[in-house]
Amino acid sequence: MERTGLASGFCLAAMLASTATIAAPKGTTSATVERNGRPNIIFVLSDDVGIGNIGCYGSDNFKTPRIDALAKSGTRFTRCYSAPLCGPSRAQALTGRYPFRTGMTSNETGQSLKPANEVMIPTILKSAGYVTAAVGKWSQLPLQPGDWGFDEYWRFQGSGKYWKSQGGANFRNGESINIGPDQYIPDLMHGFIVDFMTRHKDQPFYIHYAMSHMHGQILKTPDSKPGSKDFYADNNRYMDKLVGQLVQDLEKLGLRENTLIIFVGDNGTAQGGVARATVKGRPLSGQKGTMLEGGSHVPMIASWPGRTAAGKVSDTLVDFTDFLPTFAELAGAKLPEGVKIDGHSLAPMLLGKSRTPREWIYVELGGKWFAESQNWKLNKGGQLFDMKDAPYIEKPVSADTTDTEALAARKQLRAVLDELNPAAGKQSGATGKAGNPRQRREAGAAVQTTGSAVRPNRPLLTQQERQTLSPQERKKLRAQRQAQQQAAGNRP
Ligand SMILES: [Ca+2]
Repeated sequence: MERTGLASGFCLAAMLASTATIAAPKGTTSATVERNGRPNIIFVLSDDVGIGNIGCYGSDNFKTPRIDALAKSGTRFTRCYSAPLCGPSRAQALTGRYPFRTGMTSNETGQSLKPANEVMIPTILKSAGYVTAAVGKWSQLPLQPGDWGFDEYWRFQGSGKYWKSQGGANFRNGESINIGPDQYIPDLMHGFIVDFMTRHKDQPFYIHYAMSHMHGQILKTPDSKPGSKDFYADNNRYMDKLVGQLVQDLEKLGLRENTLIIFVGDNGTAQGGVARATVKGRPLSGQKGTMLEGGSHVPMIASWPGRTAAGKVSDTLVDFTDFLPTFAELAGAKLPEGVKIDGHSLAPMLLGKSRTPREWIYVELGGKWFAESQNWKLNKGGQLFDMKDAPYIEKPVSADTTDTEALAARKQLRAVLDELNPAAGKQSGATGKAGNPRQRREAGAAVQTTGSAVRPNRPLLTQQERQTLSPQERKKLRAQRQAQQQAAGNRP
């Protein structure tokens, strides 16, 4: 049986008690809280952004100079795994727990998350004197950010909101806000963040920054040139610009040296962008919504100047449960008692200390799951895959293999899945589809959940791809898709 509640007797909170004024009134400037070497933390959660959207990950078609600079100022992780879909991914990050424990195994089962059963990051950090804000998307998650411990929030309804013409309401701390027809919602979100940081610069803060970019509907940006035919690339550039502005504004406020920025993608690239989200000339295996690498293998950058090693690239395994214990440790906050936290703290590594690395990560969506080690992957059905050429190729291993390394990997990952025992957890029967059919059309996602990235008997190119790609790009993509179809029978 699980119960929740923050531990009492927290020593750092007691130490701070004489100097801290915690939970300042909303919309006001907070009093000074001793920082004691603890960083502000900004968790930048881009939407539907895979490694093929980011320059420093080897993207062939997208340049992201500001995000690349962020990576140079810190550590770039090459093996970070989210859930393959927005809602389960966010729930996993905010609770530090796997979907079968919280019940958020798909976008449709967010109502299973209740403050009585789950503790999210802001509640934990507040116990250590942090002031907290959520910005942007809160879709699929239940209630309002304030119900989960955020002191302030600015949120929109739905996913990928850029302009008022898309419809859906926007709220600031529970109150509906009017948006002008020429106001760009991502810029308004950025403005909220700058205002929040300015008012709280003397107190450690945590910001959950759930960007609109690059979730569909892909529309023009304020920087799109008249007649632009490539809004997707325009949006990729704008996402990069916003990350650069965040860094600049932290510098202007004198907060950069005190701030850890984590940049991640919430799941892999969606179908509308995956054709061009190739890495070093190769398409990834799968995309958003699939149980393949392209579904959950996402970019992750951690930068805290002077603390995280600059220019470092790490292949240590990370999954989305790891952020909660990492942030708690950096904040000096105690984890909730009586709740199984699945994450492993990255804090020692971020501070240049030794850490026992994860031996496996776990991914779950809509009643499917797998565990993956550095070189191998075992799925729910007991199929083992050689992942030495991932994220491009996932090579099935024969059931009667005699390869000793493969046999040892199967044994290890079998033990992991037996121990987790997700089948005995909160399984709703939901399939893990992304929203309703209209939302999926808007997203240009046509999200698939059952295995292969390309289903036989479907046109090789989408209408959007036929309209926006050059003849050469279309030819190349057709060839890639044909190859993927041929390999589809071997996919997990
Ligand atoms: Ca997403």
